[in-house]
Amino acid sequence: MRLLVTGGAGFIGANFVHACVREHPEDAVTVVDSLTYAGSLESLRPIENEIRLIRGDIADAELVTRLVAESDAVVHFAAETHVDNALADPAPFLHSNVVGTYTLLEAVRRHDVRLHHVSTDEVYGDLGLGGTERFTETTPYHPSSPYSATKAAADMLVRAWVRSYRVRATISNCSNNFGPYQHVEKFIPRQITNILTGRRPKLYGTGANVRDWIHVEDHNAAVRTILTDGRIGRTYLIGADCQRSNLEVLQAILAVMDRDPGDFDHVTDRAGHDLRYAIDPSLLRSELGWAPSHSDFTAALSETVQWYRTHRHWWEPLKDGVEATYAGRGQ
Ligand code: NAD
Ligand code: TDX
Repeated sequence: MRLLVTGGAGFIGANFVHACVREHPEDAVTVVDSLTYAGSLESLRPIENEIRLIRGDIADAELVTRLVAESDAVVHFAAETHVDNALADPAPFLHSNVVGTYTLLEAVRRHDVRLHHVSTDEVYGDLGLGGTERFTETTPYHPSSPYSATKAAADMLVRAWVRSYRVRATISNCSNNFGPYQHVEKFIPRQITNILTGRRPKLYGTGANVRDWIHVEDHNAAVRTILTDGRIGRTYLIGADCQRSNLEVLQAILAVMDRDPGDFDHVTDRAGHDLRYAIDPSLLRSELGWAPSHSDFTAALSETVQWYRTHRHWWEPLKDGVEATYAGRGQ
């Protein structure tokens, strides 16, 4: 398959491209990525001779149309992804997430190319703390942040292009990912690298907010399954039944890294902070037979800590700048 992967130099996209090279050597993979602060050539270095990398913006219609015309399928990861950055400046989120997705949709429409659009559970808003309800494919959209509003807008564009123009697209909405190559601005790598650089971990508010964690390789295995076996026009929710409060995750990191359980700071909470996300992945499991393989959260967290210990060259150049930005926001 000639695969075009947008955002393939980012966290999830790079892991997806590594998996393609490892598990599907018959694929011809092209990555298109504008290499924002979140994209890293270093993430693709180990496989740079196995793929084609084009530095470019998915909102560049001429470039995107040409690349789509040469492809059998597109897997669309490219986006601005950090909620705290969206609160500080939403403009790049409108550009990449909304205009970028629109540009891609027009290209796949013109050339009748299969598209898989990667989205997030944050489009559904949040659930109450302590409840048992979970998001399903029919939960109404109710985004809270500028980030999730732009992802919701992109999902709606995909649905409209499927219905109006019969574009061959699927959508997945996944919960919080962790694993190798995740930017140090995100919760789990930030705390691990804080400890590795002699800083104290930083917890927003009380730490009661709950996220539903999934290892990035399990997310990508589901994306691959949907790409090949998913029903056109369908939305699939991806999650691994792993709800944890932020405090629980932080204490698991502290334990894995042999630190005292109280060895962290409470900092200013995020504005509009979503309380709880939880995914019901039944459709994906029953219809497509997908199941996560990294089901021991502590073991997977421990491997992730080990990855950051052994890949300092990958994250160290980013760390001081990220922490300076957080300090400016009181976080
Ligand atoms: P990331 O921020 O690590 O990477 C995003 C990549 O997209 C970067 O390489 C960046 O350079 C590229 N990019 C951004 N704007 C671009 C543009 N206009 N043109 C070309 N490239 C551009 O993000 P991630 O965590 O890997 O997320 C990937 C996708 O998965 C996103 O669509 C995100 O909404 C979705 N998602 C993420 C999570 C998560 O927990 N990280 C969970 C569910 C869904
Ligand atoms: O230092 C921190 N301290 C802290 O308590 C950071 C960076 C975060 N947090 C909290 C905020 C959230 O409740 O941890 C939780 C996770 O934060 P993020 O890593 O920023 O993730 P989140 O906001 O939940 O969004 C992530 O999952 C869904 C991704 O960044 C999104 O791109 C994805 O769509």
